[in-house]
Amino acid sequence: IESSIPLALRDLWKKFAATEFSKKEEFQREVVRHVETTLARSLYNCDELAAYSGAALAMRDKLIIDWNKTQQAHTLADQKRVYYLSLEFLMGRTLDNALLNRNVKEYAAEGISELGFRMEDLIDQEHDAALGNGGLGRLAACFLDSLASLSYPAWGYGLRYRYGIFKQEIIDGYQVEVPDYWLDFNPWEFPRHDITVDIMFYGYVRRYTEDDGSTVNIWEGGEVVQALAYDVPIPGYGTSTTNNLRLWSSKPSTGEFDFQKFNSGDYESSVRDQQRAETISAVLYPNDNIDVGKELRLKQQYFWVAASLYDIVRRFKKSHRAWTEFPHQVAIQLNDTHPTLAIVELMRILVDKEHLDWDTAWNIVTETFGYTNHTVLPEALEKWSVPLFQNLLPRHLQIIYDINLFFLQSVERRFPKDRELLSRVSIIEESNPQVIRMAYLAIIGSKKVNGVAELHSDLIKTTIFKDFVNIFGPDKFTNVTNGVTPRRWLHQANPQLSALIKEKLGSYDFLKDLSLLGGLEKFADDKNFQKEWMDIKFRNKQRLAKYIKDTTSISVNPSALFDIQVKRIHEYKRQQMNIFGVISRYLSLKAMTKEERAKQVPRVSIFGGKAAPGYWMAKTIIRLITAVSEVVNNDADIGDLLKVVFIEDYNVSKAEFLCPASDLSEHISTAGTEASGTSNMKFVLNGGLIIGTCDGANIEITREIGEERIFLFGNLAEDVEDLRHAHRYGKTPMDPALKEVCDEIQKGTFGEPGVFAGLIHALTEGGDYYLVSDDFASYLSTHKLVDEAFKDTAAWAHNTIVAVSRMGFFTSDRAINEYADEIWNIDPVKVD
Ligand code: GL7
Repeated sequence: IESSIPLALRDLWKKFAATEFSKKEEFQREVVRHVETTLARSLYNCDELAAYSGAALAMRDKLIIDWNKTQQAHTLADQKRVYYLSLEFLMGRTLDNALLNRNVKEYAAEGISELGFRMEDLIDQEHDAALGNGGLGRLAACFLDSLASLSYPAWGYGLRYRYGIFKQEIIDGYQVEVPDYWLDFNPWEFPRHDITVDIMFYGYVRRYTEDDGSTVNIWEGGEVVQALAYDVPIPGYGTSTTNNLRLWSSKPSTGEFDFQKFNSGDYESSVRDQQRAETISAVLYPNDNIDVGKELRLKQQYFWVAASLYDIVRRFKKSHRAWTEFPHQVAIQLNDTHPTLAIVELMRILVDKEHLDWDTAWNIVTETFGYTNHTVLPEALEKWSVPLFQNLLPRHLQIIYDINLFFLQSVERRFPKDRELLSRVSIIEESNPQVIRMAYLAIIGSKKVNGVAELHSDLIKTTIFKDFVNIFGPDKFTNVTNGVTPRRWLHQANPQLSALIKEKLGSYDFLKDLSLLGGLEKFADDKNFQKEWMDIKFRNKQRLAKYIKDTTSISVNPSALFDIQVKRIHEYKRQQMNIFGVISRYLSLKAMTKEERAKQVPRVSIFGGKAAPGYWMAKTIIRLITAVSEVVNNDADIGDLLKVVFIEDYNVSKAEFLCPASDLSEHISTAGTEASGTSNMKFVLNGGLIIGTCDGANIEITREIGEERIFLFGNLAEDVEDLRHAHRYGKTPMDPALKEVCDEIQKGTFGEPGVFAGLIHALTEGGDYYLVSDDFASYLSTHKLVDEAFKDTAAWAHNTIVAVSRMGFFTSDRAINEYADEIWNIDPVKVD
């Protein structure tokens, strides 16, 4: 490419090429320049928000220079790339992360302070980018960090929602949802007005026969919407690799308005068309682990998948390779079934547009895709109604029918006479109306299918996807246990702990190779080290106590045991069991004499998390937590012995200061329901212990850190079916301690009992599907063990140090290397 540009022009360009700041004064100059010119402010009206904006824009310039270098290096290297398709990227804030990943925070903070501000305050001005619901979206964000940090040539593709996950307010103890308009100022994105794709919906399929006798299917769309690319630079840690996250935004394809309508006076309808187009990327669906099957959601999925594939194919075609080379240049990972249509769309491109024969196309497709399953919960498995699909994507439905036909024919050849098998594995479920099982389509169209923790990957092979293991053989199914990025979840969230570890290990290399944490184990009994370690925990708890005081006016004692459960509110995650446990503790404390009370370990039970707006049970759980906190926190008998706090609007930035402040965190899902969990990893990495069930990644955490350092309780996944069965046949009397709790609620101790009737009903007539009663006794007795253990500070310090030293496995770098080696077959590209 270079040689086609005249030398003189190249030299001139190089002379004036943008340069990166690399010391304090240069950074300051850039900040002031942006405040004065980009923002049109001055010394006299530069507030914290303007100063944040100036700092962010200066940092963005630095990232974008590296971003350009990276994209050039990737083009030149011409290697296989991976494309990570995810409807959710829960990024949180960027400034702090970018400063740390680029290792400029120290001098930048100094520079900001000389300019009259505190870096912490500026960082606090930033709005979270909350384009996700929970674990699945945050995992995608951690993966982007690891992909860049490990220098893999990778792109993320997602949707640029105008509204991210709603903000949660607690009003009179109830959750109220407030829209999250986060784009009023977002310095981290670049609109690419030159990168647009027209996306079709509705319409019909025209079929005709060519002169050579072949049939051609042409989809004539009814509605056309334009996808506009926004690029977000993703800086790696300790490398100049800066990858791209491309988010698509929807707009009308004819420009702002339909001018014909506009001129003919039909102004309203032209505005309506515009709004209809913009609606597609307007809002993130706020459901975690639940499928609602709305048409707009299917439109979002196709819009995003079609734009991304167009982009990927365009990039591939620039290399003028044969189509059969496609899987050697491109790996596409499907983050859950949300992007499964990509399989169908690629078939449509190859067969209808590029005129490849079906088998060649299918071989290409099935070598290209990988599918990650993130849940076994039946209510979360996506199924699209056939009539809805037929109307919105008629050609895609035909292709799905063909995929299914050829698949079922091959199954029939191998398992003749097994009609039941055919109906069990058909992509089409014969319900009324018929539905498309997206997970089956994803399995059939992918080269590899993985679960996200060992237990989960085993469960999908033996339960929901059992037939497919029989059909395809076990090698198609694999496990990649989730991980979290230590840059954000240790270094950024807990700078003091990170610095202490660095002091002991001699460098920050552990942030790139987390297994180096192993070097800490030999200090686990060092009294001075234990003290420094626990002092940091205490300061992080003080900071949280101050936040709780400032936001809720509840006073908590930072010496108390901080017990935290923060995650989406879901019956399977069992926040209800936690709050029932709190009530039980409260009742025991009330029944004690003064002397007995004096021997108890003070507790602060902290909850946080959003309920999906339509999930009434989850909202009732929040109401019970807030009701209990009103009673307990104001009971003079109890004082500091028990406090209950609900943290409003749990999000990524709140997770960053909650994780370092826990003594104990709760990961207590019914065994077999939580695919992995990732906050369990974050809490242990920050020197907290966990109480948990034998579920998801808790099991592997136990294997790594040792069972002496985790408070496991409850029934095992293999027993769940029998226990549920026993409930259905009325063979399970309620646990007595739980019965007491229910009675207390029904007495009205926590306000009008009718409000909580649904929660009690679920335990009784509802059949206790999540087995709260079955696990309750062991849950309570395990909490007693926690109290005892907490009294021995030296042993507690020892155990948390050993646990941290053994957490190396849970870095998302390890997970990404496994995907790269075993699923994608990609290599890093060096960017100088
Ligand atoms: C989830 C799982 O529930 C969670 O256990 C897992 O850690 C996460 C990432 O793999 O994926 N699956 C899912 O549908 N959501 C999750 O958070 C929303």
